[in-house]
Amino acid sequence: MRKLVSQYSNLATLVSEFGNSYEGRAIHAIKISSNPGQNKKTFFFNCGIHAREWITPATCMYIINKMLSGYGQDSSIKAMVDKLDWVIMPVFNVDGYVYTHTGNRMWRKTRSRNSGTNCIGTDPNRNWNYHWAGVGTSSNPCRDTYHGPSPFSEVEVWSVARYLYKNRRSLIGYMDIHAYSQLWMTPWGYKKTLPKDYTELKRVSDIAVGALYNAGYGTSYRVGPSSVIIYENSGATKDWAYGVLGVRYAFALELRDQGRYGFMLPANQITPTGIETFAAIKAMGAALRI
Ligand code: PAY
Ligand code: ZN
Repeated sequence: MRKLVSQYSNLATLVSEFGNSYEGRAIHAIKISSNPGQNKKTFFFNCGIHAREWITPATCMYIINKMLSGYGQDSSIKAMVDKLDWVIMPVFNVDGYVYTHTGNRMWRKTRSRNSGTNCIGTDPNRNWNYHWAGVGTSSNPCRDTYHGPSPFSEVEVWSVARYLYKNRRSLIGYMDIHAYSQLWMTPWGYKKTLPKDYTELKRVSDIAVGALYNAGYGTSYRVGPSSVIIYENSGATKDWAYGVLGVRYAFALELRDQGRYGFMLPANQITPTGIETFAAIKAMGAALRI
């Protein structure tokens, strides 16, 4: 990330205000902005909120690299960067991500201690202060969907929430990128009722998954509220962004595959996943009504 920022210093800056994780690692995002000072709307992405979903940090890095290296060469990339500022965080759950390399490849949660048990970690996608501890969460710290002792108990979640809250007036979009299942998901997670702007969210999502399908690999995605197309879950990122901040375009993605390899997606699918996901994001960017 530092290398990209110094190579493309006209377009990119490192956002360092997220501070450190529970175990003391720095959390970073890259802000891509072609005309700083113009007060454009911002679209925020995070990858790697769940540690074992390795294809997601790789895909965020692919997207950053493509936006920066393509800006001067490809008019459609220039258009997406000129339309909006993009803030992209490749690894949200940095401690968990390291632990999947050093301890347990299937780790999902943060690495914070819980009082009264040896079980470690909270699900950072159940820890947000909107319908916290509701359906699809666990109060057992030994479970993968443990919602934590209180909303925003996880320093990583609190720090991203604070950044989003601070920037809420300029925030037009929020996206939380997961794997796997090939889904383009809208609110709500906590209930099966359609959100008020569902027609608009669905219009943009259909354009994006169409571009993804046509990017060369024929990968098909389903579109819909996460409560309907995967399962009900509460205290998740996109519900908070949509329900509390009022971010107009709030999505969560599940990248490849559909379960054949699952979290252990082979390395030869990294670039194809980057190519098709970037095609989807670019089409989404063009379709947004801002
Ligand atoms: O925000 O609705 C959402 C995402 C739902 C995901 C979750 O947080 O549980 C779905 C799972 C994920 O990517 O974490 C799906 C994967 C395959 C899993 O671990 O079950
Ligand atoms: Zn996930």
